[in-house]
Amino acid sequence: MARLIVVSNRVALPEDQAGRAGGLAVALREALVSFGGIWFGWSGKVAAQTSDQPRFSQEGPVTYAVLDLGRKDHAQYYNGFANRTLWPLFHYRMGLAEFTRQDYEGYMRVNTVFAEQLQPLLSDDDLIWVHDYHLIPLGGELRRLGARQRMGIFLHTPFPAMEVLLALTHHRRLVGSLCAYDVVGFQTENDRRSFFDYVLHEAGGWVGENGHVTVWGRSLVARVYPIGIEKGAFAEAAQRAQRTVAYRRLHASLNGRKLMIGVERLDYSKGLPERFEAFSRLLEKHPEHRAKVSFMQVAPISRSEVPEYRRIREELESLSGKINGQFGDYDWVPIRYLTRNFPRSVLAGFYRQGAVGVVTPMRDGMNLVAKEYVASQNPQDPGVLVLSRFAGAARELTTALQVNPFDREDMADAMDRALGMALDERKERWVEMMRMVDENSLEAWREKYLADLSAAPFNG
Ligand code: GDG
Repeated sequence: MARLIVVSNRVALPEDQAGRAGGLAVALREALVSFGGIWFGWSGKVAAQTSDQPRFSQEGPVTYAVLDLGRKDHAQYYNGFANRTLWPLFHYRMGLAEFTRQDYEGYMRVNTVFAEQLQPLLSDDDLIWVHDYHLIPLGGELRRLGARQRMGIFLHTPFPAMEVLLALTHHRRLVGSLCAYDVVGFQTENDRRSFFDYVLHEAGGWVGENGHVTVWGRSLVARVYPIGIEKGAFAEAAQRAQRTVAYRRLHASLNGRKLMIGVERLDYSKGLPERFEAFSRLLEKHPEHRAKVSFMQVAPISRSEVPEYRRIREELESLSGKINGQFGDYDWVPIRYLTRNFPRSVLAGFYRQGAVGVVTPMRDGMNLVAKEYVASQNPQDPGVLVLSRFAGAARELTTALQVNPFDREDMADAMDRALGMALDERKERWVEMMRMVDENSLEAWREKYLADLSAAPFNG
């Protein structure tokens, strides 16, 4: 049987995983355990120099092969081109995208180093599954070194509209390397359409049935694999959480008030300032909610070395302070803003207590928090999801209250409607969302992708 080789920017090592591993890490590890294989990527450590060979560790049938990144590579590849150029561009934030030649070279250099160190570990019938925007050029680099294995990539972020992508000087090289893979996976049909648009109108390629693409002398399939969450895991965790101290403390602190909850990495793509302002608008426009609702935003700090992330943190500190000062009372704090990281088991309990889940990114590949919130609800008394139409998840969770995250008024109205929604309507909407969460689970995503990758022809 073919081995599976997973390549991702960060590798979730078994020793880091105890209890904290995200669902994606768990799903990839399960796939590796069933196929046997290698998980290759960055260790998460920054050293003076990038490792000249991977460090190996073994757990059952899975070999972990990790590299430390040198300071310069980390700055240019990770903090630079990946997170200051591609991330904002792919999330339609052209104004925030920084382009420097050095960062681009660093990005290409690290992809080349990854390819050079991975290639000797490969066997002919291996299946190679690469993850995300950090490693788009990896496939092309491996092919350059003679790799003929079946190779696929899955893009966790959106794939931007052609006109946005063209702002990147090296767009041709980037899309060219995307086309070195045999299977290119997207979160939504919208993303795939943007890719097809580029293939047809910029690259002069051809798009056939079933996602078959012929371009630049290569054939590949481009398909949609909406990522999901582990089946049953959040529902069980949310039920168990009810017996925990954290759940009870939160419950007691609410003192009968309704909870509105938001959870995300602190990232400008997630629409947090706009959400805070919408909440402020809600309190202004609908004074009846004052002292009746608490909004809790969990936003663990991420990518703190990137200046745009430091700025958004300052903005949120100032906004939450302003709103609490303006509307708060001696016995009620409107916004609880927490930059701490909580274990998943605790988060599940928070979601369950949320009468309203607010997930209003300006753009998001999928957004797993929306699905986690839905799965954590009590079927007898489910909460309401307020969801941005620009999250990939909006394509599936069509019975959420969908909003335009650019319009504070629209969001405030949806919050008001959610807080007042009758049980029957809440149940009806939730049942439909839960059906989608179950159908497009993490397991289904993985199986569908790997089936397509296994079916791809060997390039020999
Ligand atoms: C990228 C794409 C796509 C958050 N706070 C805590 C915590 N989290 C967990 C959530 C959720 C995960 O982080 C965030 O996933 P999202 O999907 O919402 O967003 P990104 O991190 O931007 O992920 C996204 C995803 O990849 C998968 O393809 O959906 O569009 O941007 O699972 O629960 N987890 C813990 N403590 C926290 O405080 N333990």
